[in-house]
Amino acid sequence: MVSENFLRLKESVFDELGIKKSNSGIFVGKWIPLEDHKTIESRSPINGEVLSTVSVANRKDYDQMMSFSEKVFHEWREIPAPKRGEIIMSVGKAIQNKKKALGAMVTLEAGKIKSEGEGEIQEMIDVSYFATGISRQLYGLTMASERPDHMLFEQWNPLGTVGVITSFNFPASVWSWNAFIAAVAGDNVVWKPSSKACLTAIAVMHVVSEALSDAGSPPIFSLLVSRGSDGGEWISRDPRIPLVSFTGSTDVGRNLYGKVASRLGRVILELGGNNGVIVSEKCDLDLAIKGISFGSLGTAGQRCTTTRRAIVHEKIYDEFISKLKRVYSTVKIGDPSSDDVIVGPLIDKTAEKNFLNAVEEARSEGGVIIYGGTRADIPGLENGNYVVPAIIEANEGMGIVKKETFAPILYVIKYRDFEEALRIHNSVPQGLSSAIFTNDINEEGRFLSPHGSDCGLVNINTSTSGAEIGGAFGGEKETGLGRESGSDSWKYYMRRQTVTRNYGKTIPLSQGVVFDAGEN
Ligand code: UN1
Repeated sequence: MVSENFLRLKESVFDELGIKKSNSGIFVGKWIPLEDHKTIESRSPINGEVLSTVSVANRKDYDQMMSFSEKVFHEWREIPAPKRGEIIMSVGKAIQNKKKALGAMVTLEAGKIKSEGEGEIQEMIDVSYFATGISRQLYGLTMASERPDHMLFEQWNPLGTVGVITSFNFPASVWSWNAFIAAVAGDNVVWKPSSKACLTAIAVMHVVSEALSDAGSPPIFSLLVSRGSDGGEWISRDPRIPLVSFTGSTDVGRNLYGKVASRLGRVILELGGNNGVIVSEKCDLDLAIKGISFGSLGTAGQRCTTTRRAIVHEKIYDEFISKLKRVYSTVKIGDPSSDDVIVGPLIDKTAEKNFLNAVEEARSEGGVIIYGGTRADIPGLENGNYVVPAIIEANEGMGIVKKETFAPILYVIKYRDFEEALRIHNSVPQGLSSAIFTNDINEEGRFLSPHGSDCGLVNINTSTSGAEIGGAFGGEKETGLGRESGSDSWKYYMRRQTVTRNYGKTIPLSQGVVFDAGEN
């Protein structure tokens, strides 16, 4: 049965964001009519209800999108970068005006709790303002030329149309990390969202396309909802797309990388994480418990930065376990739109099955399930995908500990000395986020040293999750390649030119080469 609350929320969100019972999933300067198109359904993980149907692109739509994109790029790249920044700022403001509704859309479709749904939209607003600032800081270096009357410097030019492929768990903000930075860099964007969260993408596209048009901007953002692997396949093989930014599983990312690499295109890959936290005997344990609870339970364990492994000193191990179990037993699991719920549903039945299978695999490898690990039945939401987050006592030798299961499973591993903790920490194939809880500056320093954490993100006395947009986001090893969002990530979206400028009357050659050809 669908609750009154759910229906009310759905109606108000759909109304405010222009979502209908059936929607076009293809935006190329305008929404492509639904007729003659196949459709997919978007389901809410809250109760399994079909939220709406969405038309998917075929190859012809894609080719039209790409010819259109080429024209838009040629227009957009001529607009001065700070002007592009102002346009992106107005897009950010439009998102700010719809923050509550867009956040609720994320809750309905991805199952995030209210504050995380709105937090995701806040992340979009933050990155839009950051991108506006960056639009005046697309700087190049000046080098000293070895030749007289010569200048040597670099400049950055726009790259082209960027393909952004996003996952269900950050159905709005991960697109904006890429799209807003790409836009101020002078690129336009084709967005292929996850089919599991395509309504959110449609809602975002309604808001941003209107804002672009109000600002008198060319329609630099296109949307391509597609079925199965169609969209990813077209984008990864298309030489008209010089950069593909992909967020998703390591397996799919590896496959896509092969295709883009074979045409010598560029990629940014944001793949699996298996994020560990070292909990030293010299830490503030309550702080560690707070950080680990958010890291392991936030977004029901479905962030790429989710804490999946706690590596705990033997002296505080028992106390750690009892405190953590207390937190796990008090958090409310259920409808993510209710204010008191902390753990919402998993995205679908497959995710639920993967969770239960991983728990079984851990058990068969000698892991001890000390909390949860089962399905959770929530009265009135029997068709939702709810689980009781698991805490499993494990050891580094277990195969399952080396894999990312996109669900709330925390493996706890005991350690004796710090070097052992570091070794365990770095013993997995993934390298996204990491953390240490300690008040010992020597341990902190070793975690940051060349033989310390091998991840792209390092956190001291805070959670593996919840990275700020101002930093460059991304990981090492099987987590992938490149960085998104903050710092100098904008360089991935541009092409660098090294310029040598001669303002003299002769041509002196570098390296002292003498070459008198044509002398009279
Ligand atoms: C992801 O899960 O794909 O650090 C990204 C965080 C978020 C981003 C996660 N800002 O948890």
